[in-house]
Amino acid sequence: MASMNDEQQLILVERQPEQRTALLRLNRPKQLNALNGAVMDALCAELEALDRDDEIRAIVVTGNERAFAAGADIGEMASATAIDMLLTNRIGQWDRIRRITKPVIAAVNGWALGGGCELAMTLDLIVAGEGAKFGQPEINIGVIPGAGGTQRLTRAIGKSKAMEMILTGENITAREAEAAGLVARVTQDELVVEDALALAAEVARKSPIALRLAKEAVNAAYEMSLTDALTHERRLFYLLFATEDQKEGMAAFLEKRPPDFTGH
Ligand code: CO8
Repeated sequence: MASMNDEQQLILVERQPEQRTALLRLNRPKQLNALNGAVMDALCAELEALDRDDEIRAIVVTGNERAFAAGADIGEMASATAIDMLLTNRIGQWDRIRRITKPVIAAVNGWALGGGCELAMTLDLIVAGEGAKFGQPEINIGVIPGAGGTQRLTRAIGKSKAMEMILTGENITAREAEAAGLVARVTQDELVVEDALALAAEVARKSPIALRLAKEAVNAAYEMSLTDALTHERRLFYLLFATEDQKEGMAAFLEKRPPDFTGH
């Protein structure tokens, strides 16, 4: 049962220090976790705090069983003028999420619509429950996706499927999202958070510095030409030979023992 404190906290934080993981839960259940400015401020602040925290190596972000997030808060935006939107530039702070260096997994149950789908796509990979629904329904309320939906969805599932979803506003199921490449794994609804945390724990056993550069290199596929990205990847690969973790990882392999990565 939620405590008074839980009801006031927009983001609930749980840590699993043994696994070096942390779980962030969006907590506006009555509004299906609609992403108002306060939720996004709190989410960015918690992610940044965990990114600085040496005890934590991988993060999971989830919602509740009904909704990961049903989009930006329509009530908050409905009467805004274009100048209000431009000057407050609420979407600008989504760049804070892109700057998180540790792996962040989205554990999605229920609705991931509009900004909720965009948030899941902004994180590093998605684990979804069988009942999850993904969609960009902005067209139904007279706008378009504004926090990366037209770009990230297109890159994830291709132009034709992205066009279909964005022009009709229709949702896709978790299984369809998995087949299209949007979702990494589909699991039973009740097991989504558990499975995402197990995946985070598996990731957290790797070298933190190699994880950081791996994430940077994969994300470069979005930003750079192939030639530039391959050069970038190669430099990051060479750079890892300056780490103790590379020496430890390769020595452990040769000595047939598990590695003990320190992040140095
Ligand atoms: N904003 C505000 N309130 C919402 C939102 C939302 N996006 N979604 C649901 N709610 C509220 C409802 O108003 C309702 O409140 P109340 O109980 O006070 O009436 C409560 O949550 C429960 O919702 P429903 O009664 O509608 O629940 P249903 O199970 O009948 O329907 C749906 C669930 C299908 C998810 C439905 O709520 C729905 O269609 N929601 C809106 C989905 C949508 O259009 N999302 C896109 C919003 S626009 C957007 O995300 C643009 C992103 C731009 C970038 C972000 C900038 C910050």
